[in-house]
Amino acid sequence: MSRPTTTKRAAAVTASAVTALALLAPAAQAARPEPTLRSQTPVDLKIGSAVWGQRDLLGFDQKNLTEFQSILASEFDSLTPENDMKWQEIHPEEGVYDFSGADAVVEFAQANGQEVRGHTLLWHSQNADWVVEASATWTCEEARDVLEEHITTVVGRYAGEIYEWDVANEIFQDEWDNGGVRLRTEANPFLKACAEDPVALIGDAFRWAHAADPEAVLFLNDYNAEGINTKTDAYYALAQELLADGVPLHGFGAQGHLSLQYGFDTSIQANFERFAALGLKVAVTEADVRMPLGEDGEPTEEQIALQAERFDAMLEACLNVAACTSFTVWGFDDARSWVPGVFPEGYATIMTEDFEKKPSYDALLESLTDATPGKSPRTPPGLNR
Ligand code: 9MR
Repeated sequence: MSRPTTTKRAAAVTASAVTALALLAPAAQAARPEPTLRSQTPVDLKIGSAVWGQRDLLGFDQKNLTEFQSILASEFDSLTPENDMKWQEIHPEEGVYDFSGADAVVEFAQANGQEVRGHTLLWHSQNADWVVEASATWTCEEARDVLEEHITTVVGRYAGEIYEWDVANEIFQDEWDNGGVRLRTEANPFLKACAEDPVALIGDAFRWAHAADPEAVLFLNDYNAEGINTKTDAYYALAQELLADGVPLHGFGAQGHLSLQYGFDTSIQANFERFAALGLKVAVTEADVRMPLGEDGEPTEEQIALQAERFDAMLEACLNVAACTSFTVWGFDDARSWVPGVFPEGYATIMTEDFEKKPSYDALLESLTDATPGKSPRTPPGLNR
């Protein structure tokens, strides 16, 4: 029996079915989720971005906001409020708290299955005006009371909702500062008021944070703190002193603000390993890699390639140290990066202002993918990955 003759109509149907199938194919491919940083990150590591809740979630800057938020949700599983938890924003007047920006970050994170890194409680910069004014006459006791009330209130509000807190930020000066590497007992109003024993105040800041949220992992955090240098030596000594004193210090964060103007200190992994050997967690908390741009405002091919190498080197150090809990970029797109406002430099993040992925993004994705065989926790250092 021969098959029924194909009618014109049937042929037309077949042809259109083929066309439909051909059309379906790319759609079906698109439906298969593309890998993202988040989907490729080993289960025992968080991949994060800073986000400014007031600007980027509550939307005072509307530029590309929907797309920005959708990338933020799909690429990252950890968010750090870039400014919303700083004194200026969260505690703008004595006795007045404004949690709107911080709440927005926490709510966005929870809605998207992300976690939050708290930033920051004790810092010399971005203190509210009232703190700067009042601190002129503070006794140490008064400074302690103000700081304790602040930490108890802010950490307490988000207890159970923040997995890591940068308790103390940038508390050491740099080598090039007046007086060299030492605690910032001049610029930091709290350390200044308690300059006779600043370490006791720092220890208590951690104790107050721990009392307010016993689950949170509590960090020291600084820039120029990637490699082994005078500043990280000072942190290492401080960490030992605090731990010997029973202070609930749990982590050391290297911010990772690099510039291609300077070399890269490859001792970052060794630095992380020495803090990990003290029993601390470590993290890259604010990674970006800026560079001086030419007159056209564009980076060269070499700069673009070198940026990818530097981002990747920081991530690799984190992946190679089992105690490294999170790798956070300080914003993911050039439009929202803090860098152009501060330096005559730019191109610091992993995506352009139109969210085009740079080679830096690809490098991070590749390293994360390589580190996640079968989605199992990453292999301990020393073993083949
Ligand atoms: O990215 C932040 C920028 O929007 C603020 O204006 C600036 C104020 O000092 O702080 C920036 O974030 C800093 C972070 O809180 C601590 N480490 C250095 C970061 C870049 O300056």
